[in-house]
Amino acid sequence: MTEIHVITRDNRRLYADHLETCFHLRHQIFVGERGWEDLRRGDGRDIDRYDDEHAVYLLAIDRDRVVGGQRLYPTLLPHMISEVFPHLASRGIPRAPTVFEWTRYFVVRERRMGRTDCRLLAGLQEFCLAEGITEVTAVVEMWWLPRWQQSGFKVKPLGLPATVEGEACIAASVRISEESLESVRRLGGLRESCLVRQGIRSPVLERVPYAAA
Ligand code: A1S
Repeated sequence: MTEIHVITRDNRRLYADHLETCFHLRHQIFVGERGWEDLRRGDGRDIDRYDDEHAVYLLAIDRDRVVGGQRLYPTLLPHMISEVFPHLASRGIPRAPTVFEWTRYFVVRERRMGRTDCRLLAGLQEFCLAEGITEVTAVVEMWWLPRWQQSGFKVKPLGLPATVEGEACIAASVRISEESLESVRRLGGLRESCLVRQGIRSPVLERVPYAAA
């Protein structure tokens, strides 16, 4: 069964191989499939400056195989919206200890039937609720908006849509709530938690760097 494993700096060493696989899968998917050429690297791994000790990964793992993933990063630190896409957030960039940026969301091709996706989305809501994270921000293609609506996610645009690498994109904030968690669990037919936390000190929020850089 696919479970969503929480990986932070506390337990990274337990998941060294899974993370390595995740970086290779990200390269295959975002560069090979999606054509995001800026991310291309000779070693076939997608790793950027936000893959540091502050990143939190929620990886979908089925019998030791990584089948999906996503990354959260504190908005009090320089992050993708503040450094790369500030022009997409004309209404202001939400930055607070309880707001994280959400990036690098993927499901491996063979698992794209919505079920892994629902688990990842439910895992995101559940993890954030447990940690006191109230909101996640993201830059997404416009086709995410109906997907989120279908999942029961409450979304607020941070600015107007603009073209990024030929695709209409928008910066948005997604509210974390029990209702959204219930809604996406219903959509995916999930009856219970699928989050796995091994060797993590909670809450993660307590150790988020507070000084805005
Ligand atoms: C940043 C994201 C942040 C949240 C962090 O009937 P279909 O096939 O048209 O249904 C599709 C489309 O409606 C839509 N969709 C998916 N990819 C699309 C694309 N490139 N352009 C336009 N629409 C797209 O979603 C429906 C279902 O997609 P799916 O792939 O059949 O199945 P699943 O299981 O829901 O997986 C969706 C994701 C996005 C996870 C999967 O397609 C994937 O991993 N894609 C590559 C990585 C990626 O593009 N991530 C988003 C940007 S990161």
